[in-house]
Amino acid sequence: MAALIEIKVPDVGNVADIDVVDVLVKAGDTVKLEQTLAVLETDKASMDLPASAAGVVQEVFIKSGDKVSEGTLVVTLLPSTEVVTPSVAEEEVSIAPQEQPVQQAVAPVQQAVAAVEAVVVKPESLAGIDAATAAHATPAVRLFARELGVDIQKITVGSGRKGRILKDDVKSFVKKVMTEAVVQNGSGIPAMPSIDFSQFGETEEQQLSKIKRLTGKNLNRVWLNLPMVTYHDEADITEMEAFRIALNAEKSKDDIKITGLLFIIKALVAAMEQFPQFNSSLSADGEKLIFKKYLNIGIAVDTPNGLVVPVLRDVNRKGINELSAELAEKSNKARLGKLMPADMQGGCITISSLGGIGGTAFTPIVNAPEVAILGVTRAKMQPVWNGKEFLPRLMLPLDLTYDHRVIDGAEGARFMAAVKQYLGDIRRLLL
Ligand code: CAO
Repeated sequence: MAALIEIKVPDVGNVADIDVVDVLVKAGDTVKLEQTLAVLETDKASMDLPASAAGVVQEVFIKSGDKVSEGTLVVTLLPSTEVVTPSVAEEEVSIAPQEQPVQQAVAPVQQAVAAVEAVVVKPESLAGIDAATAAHATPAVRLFARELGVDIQKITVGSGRKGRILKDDVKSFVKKVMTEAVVQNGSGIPAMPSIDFSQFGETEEQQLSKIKRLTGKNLNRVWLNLPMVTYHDEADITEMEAFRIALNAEKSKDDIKITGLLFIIKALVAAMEQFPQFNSSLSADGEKLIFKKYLNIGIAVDTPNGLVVPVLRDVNRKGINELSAELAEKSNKARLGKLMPADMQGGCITISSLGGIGGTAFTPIVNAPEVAILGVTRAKMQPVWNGKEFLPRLMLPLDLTYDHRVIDGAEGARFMAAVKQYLGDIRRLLL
């Protein structure tokens, strides 16, 4: 009978008291050359202890929880003639201590894991390792999976030789689970694929302006956090327009012209006084509604650098002429990029008016933490039935988007009816 081979803990770089995390063989097992016998761990890294010879295990001298150092006897083997070269996949995760320093050989994730004071290995997870499991993932990979809380049994196919599970398979599994969780919770959006458009034709890259980047992030956040509903209606502004034209006719050509937007601002504020929930914000925990006693209106202004929203303050205390001058000043400042942060803070509700450009309807996004936004598109003459005949009336399309957590559908409709009533007969703004 051939002499027994003693396999001992090799030189692992002057480290004593190495923890035995896992012992993977028992007496009677046949082991191949470089098959992992045990998993050891120092405070810096975890490492597989490979068999330096092939054979049948006669006796195992260590168990999980033991502390070992260089020279500690691990197993005795009865040598066999069968020598199997390890696969590339096994080499990827195995560490031959004599050949490479431990710290260089381990993957960064494993190093991070190992840096944690001690690894808690649940007894049941150790007990769950059987010969079949061991054949599909090396101990280092199983340890890595345990550290990430991954049940390795759930990874059905590995990308290593003969379906062996590799660290990359564990990472992909974690990524997949995380992505699914994010999509299910609605707390993020799946990443868009990166596409090389130059494969289809000539392209040119342009950096987004800072405003566009910031606005984009904020819009994304609002889109994901707020359940929004947009309600569409039309206001009859025939009389209002006649009054506006008359007012402008009185002005000299150097005066600032009165646009319909100013009346919309006044009508909106009057409706907010009537429906205070439109002048509120939801607390961050979603438990309380904070009512505001001031009435500041944000106006979305289109600038070469992107959209900005200057705020007109205390609109309820100002007349149309004063507001007209303030709107002209703030939108000019916006277009010149001269607005200060204070000019854009403290808004209660926002108006996004595209009327100067066109459109029949759109769905603006609430400028949270405000709870509603009023969209305006181009007014146009329409035949309107008054019960007896069709009359030509100037109809202004309005789009009210609101945060449905705060505003009910019926409240939204009543609010819009009030805005329409004020615009339909601006004398009511005096009441
Ligand atoms: N229907 C018909 N005509 C309208 C109108 C409407 N709803 N709104 C404006 N107009 C007319 C104005 O009367 C004016 O006509 P004149 O040139 O004959 O006087 C012309 O369109 C241009 O108006 P204006 O845009 O200069 O002025 P405003 O007060 O209506 O709007 C401002 C000011 C700053 C809101 C606007 O210039 C602007 O930037 N709008 C774009 C906002 C935006 O990009 N919103 C999208 C946000 S994405 O959610």
